[in-house]
Amino acid sequence: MKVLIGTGNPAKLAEIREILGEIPGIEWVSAAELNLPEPKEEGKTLEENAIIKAVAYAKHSGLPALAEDTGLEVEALAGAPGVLSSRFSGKEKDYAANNEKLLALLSGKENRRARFRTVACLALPDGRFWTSEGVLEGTIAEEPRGKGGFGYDPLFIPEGESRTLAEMAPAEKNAISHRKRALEGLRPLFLALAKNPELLA
Ligand code: ITT
Repeated sequence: MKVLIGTGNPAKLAEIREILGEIPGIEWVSAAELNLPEPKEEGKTLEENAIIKAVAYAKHSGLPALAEDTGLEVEALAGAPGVLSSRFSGKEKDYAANNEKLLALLSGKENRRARFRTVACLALPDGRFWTSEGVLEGTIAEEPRGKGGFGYDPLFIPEGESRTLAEMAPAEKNAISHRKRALEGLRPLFLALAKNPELLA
């Protein structure tokens, strides 16, 4: 059975593919392969946006669709940028500008605690959906370090680590990440779908 991975972000797509790996009976298909439009993320929460994306991708493709929304929540900034993480600097998906803005806002602040939160959603073409959340606690570094990952990874030091996520190998990030934790919550559903495609009927 084909299952769509609904994201317009190639780095995220690669991580999702690696985290989920091979599930016998499921063939992963990307939104780019099907030329699907990116849904508008108009929700007020990560959960709302994850559901909006998964439901839209499932409807447009006619396939079960997985999507997720991720935000960085910084304690000293009252949880910002949160659901606005991709547009923090005002420019959509400008990682360097977002990181610079974050460092500027945290300058001189003692509390650098933050967490990544991911809400993943699996939706069926008939509109049914399920969600799962994953969190990674950590702190914001004083300056960007590392070339791996994407987004805020060069600034994020997971709890118990000295390296940023961008200094880790992909497999190391994917073993502990917010994304991994959220997706593992949906794995039983993928296994059930693969075994019983009639669940779709
Ligand atoms: P899709 O909605 O198409 O999946 P996106 O890049 O817009 O792609 P999000 O809205 O979920 O995805 O992500 C918001 C931003 O949060 C993203 O642009 C990155 O800057 C950041 N981000 C998400 N996941 C991250 C991760 O694992 N590490 C670092 N930054 C991340």
